[in-house]
Amino acid sequence: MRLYLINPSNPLVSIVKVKESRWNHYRVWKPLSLMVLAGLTRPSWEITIVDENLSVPDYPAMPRPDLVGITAFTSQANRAYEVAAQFRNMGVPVVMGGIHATMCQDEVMERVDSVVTGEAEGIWPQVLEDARHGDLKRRYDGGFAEINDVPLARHDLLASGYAFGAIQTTRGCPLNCSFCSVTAFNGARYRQRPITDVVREFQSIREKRVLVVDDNLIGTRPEHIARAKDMFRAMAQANLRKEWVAQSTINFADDEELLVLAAKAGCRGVFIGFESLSPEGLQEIGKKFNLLKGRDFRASVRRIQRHNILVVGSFIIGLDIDEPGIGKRIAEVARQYGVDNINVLFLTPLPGTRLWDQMKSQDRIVLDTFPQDWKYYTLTFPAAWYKHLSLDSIIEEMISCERDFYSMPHILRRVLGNLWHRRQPLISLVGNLSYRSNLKLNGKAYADFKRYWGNRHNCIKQT
Ligand code: B12
Ligand code: SF4
Repeated sequence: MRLYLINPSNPLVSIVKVKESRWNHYRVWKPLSLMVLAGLTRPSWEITIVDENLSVPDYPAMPRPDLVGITAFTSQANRAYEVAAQFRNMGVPVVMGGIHATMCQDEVMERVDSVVTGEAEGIWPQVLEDARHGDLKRRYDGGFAEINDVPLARHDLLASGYAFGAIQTTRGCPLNCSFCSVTAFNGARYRQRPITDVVREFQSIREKRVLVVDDNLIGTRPEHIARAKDMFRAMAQANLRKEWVAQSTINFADDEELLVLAAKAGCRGVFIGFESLSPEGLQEIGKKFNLLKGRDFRASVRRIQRHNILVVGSFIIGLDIDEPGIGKRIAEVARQYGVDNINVLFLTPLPGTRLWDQMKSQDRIVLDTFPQDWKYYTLTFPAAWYKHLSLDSIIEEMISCERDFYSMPHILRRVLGNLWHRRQPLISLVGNLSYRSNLKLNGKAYADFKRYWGNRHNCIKQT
């Protein structure tokens, strides 16, 4: 039996556009979900994983599969449906799973033969058995997986060509921020994989650099942090010779022993969600965690960096409290915090989130011609009415934020600072230049976007 597992591209980030930018992040990070699915698949299936971000094959010219499995974030849904239609026209059954299939089941159900919601570990073997017997059900629900059942992902199946491999060591997040799908999708219970599995899986990854995809690497409670320390000890002991980056909440900075162990285990960078500059903003999106302990963010960032770990700060533009000038303010404050890079995103109502429910009930979702509009749900386009910012002004805020933070003098200052502290100056330089090089592309993307929407979106909605 032949199985194709496909990661669709986003048409806005087509392979042509990827070529325009040497730094494009879609070919930096290796997609993990399909490698996990392959790890759950019996050897009697011959598996091919296709990541359309690397290249889009001529499917009809490939040997005919018996089953196609497609994954998709919401921003990939349009292309996912095109791929599904292509195979269904050839009479090949198509199953779709992942976050979009879970949050928009009915929409997906109309376009594929079978939808798998939730985590796949508990249900995928059944799906394959049913497919083998020509008895696929329309809907399966995997719910939350038993964490010990997460298999070692098949890292051997996806060709090289990525800057970073990928691994997952925990699932779930209790914080349930209003804009984020993770608590709805993976649950509030923080689940940690057996440390021996994590170490073995790390050993099977070819890439020297790895993204630990966990939404919150160390968790929020003392027992989570104790387990994270044990994992870092085991990783250091196994002498993995990997350098990895991860996502964490700001409490990563609070425990010196944790930082020492993380650095010894190979941690070279963390993405931290600061999200908003003000307590009111953090209240608005439900990220009160960042307000605890009267935190000094600058000191927290420094503590992490002292361990040779770079910090990327993530911020959101478009909260109800954000007014004109927010872009420059974010750039200034991020510099005060001393972060090495920033990732600034538009507040976007992703399906299945509390923000979605709120904006929907207030009739504020503007990009609402679905499924076509999903391709704009990349968090890099404004999708809603923002309280104090029109379409033009919110885009201007984003551009001014990035131009300011990634201006050459500021990049040089950061890189020289890292050189002085011997903190990965080369990676810092490449990271900063990669963001800077995307500014031109972003400008073009915004111009296209504005043309597409014409005047549908060009005034502040009076509420
Ligand atoms: C790593 C990651 C990335 C990497 C992706 C690398 C890659 N190519 O896969 C990068 C950095 C590139 C990225 C980019 C983006 N991401 Co992202 N990302 C994640 C993160 C943190 C982990 C995903 C992961 O690998 N999980 C581990 C695997 C094993 O789990 P999984 O993917 O859920 O797969 C399981 C099930 O879903 C299911 N399954 C999945 N696919 C399939 C298919 C079939 C057939 C079946 C049966 C089952 C099945 O089985 C798997 C095993 O249980 C998630 C958060 C999260 N917890 O999901 C956000 C997340 C997926 N990202 C999100 C977003 C919004 C984005 C961006 C749009 C914006 C951004 N943040 O930059 C872009 C868009 C990328 C695109 N291609 O269009 C949102 C998506 C919400 C949504 N409704 O789409 C999430 C959920 C985070 C959030 N805050 O809400 N992301
Ligand atoms: S944004 Fe981060 S902290 Fe908030 S719910 Fe999502 S994963 Fe958890």
